[in-house]
Amino acid sequence: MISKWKTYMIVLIGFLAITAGFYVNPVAKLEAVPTEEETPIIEKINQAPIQPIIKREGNVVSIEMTAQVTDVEISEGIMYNAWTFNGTVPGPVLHVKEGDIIHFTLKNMDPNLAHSMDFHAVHAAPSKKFVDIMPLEEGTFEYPADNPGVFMYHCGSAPVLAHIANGMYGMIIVEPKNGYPTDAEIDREYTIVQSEWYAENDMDAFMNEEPEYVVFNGNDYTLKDHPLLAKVGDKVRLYVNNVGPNEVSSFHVVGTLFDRVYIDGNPKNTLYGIQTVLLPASGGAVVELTVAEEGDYPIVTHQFNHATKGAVGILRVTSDGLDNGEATMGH
Ligand SMILES: [Cu+2]
Repeated sequence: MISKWKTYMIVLIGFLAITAGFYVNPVAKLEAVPTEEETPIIEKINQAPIQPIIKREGNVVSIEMTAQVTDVEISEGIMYNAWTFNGTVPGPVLHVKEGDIIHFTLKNMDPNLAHSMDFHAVHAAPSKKFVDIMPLEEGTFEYPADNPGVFMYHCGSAPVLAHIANGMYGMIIVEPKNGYPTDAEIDREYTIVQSEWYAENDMDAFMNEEPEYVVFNGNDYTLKDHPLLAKVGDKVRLYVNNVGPNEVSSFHVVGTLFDRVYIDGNPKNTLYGIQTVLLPASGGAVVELTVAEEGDYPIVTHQFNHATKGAVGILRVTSDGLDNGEATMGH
């Protein structure tokens, strides 16, 4: 009898314990979920642009740049919390000479993500010299600039698509050792970087959607509001680079054609009398044109869906080469 009662008691205690568990556990689980107050809020950072530091000693060019997160205006009143080099998109235009040694330091000011630097101008093992720099750390690398031209640089940290689409790119010009054969004829020169903007930091948009903006030099208005200037008869050189990340550029200047094009900026790759230059994603070129008459010459990608999304600039030609303040021609 007693042993039977013992058994009942054990079963009863066990049942109570299990039942209690059902009531206690959900509460314990609820307590593990942070309340609204406890949920960490990741604040968007906006770091003031820092100038790159560039010094030359003989043929060694020391370049110090920062990876940083900075708000940039991509269209009038439209801000983008961009991942940048030195707080601008595109990053600073770098100039070196063929035969230089680039001694490069990247300071990563971004407290949240690793960044890196991939120069298309150099020969280097990416696994050694384009490696991730961890948040708030810095890294220094050295490589020769042994190829002349106009090249893209960009952050190569994974996922590369996000780092480029969020703004981490720019242009490096490696001036040919003996210059370009046309150097003496050039009156003015400018740089233009074409790129795309998608929904902010949205990997799905970067992967699957059309760009919201396609722009020259980071936004859709600067090269319209502040035209590039030239004087009647000038020979103008443009260093152009399409950084994508996803689209090609059909680079064209309305009302003129290119006397010469140096594909990727190498004087050995010379083409003559070109109407439109095809720039693959990352591709560059030096284009040279002559402006015969006063007026506004739209600079476009001839893929007009992209031009309509912003990739239009104005080359303004006047009798004295100064801006006469006329309204720009829409395109
Ligand atoms: Cu990056």
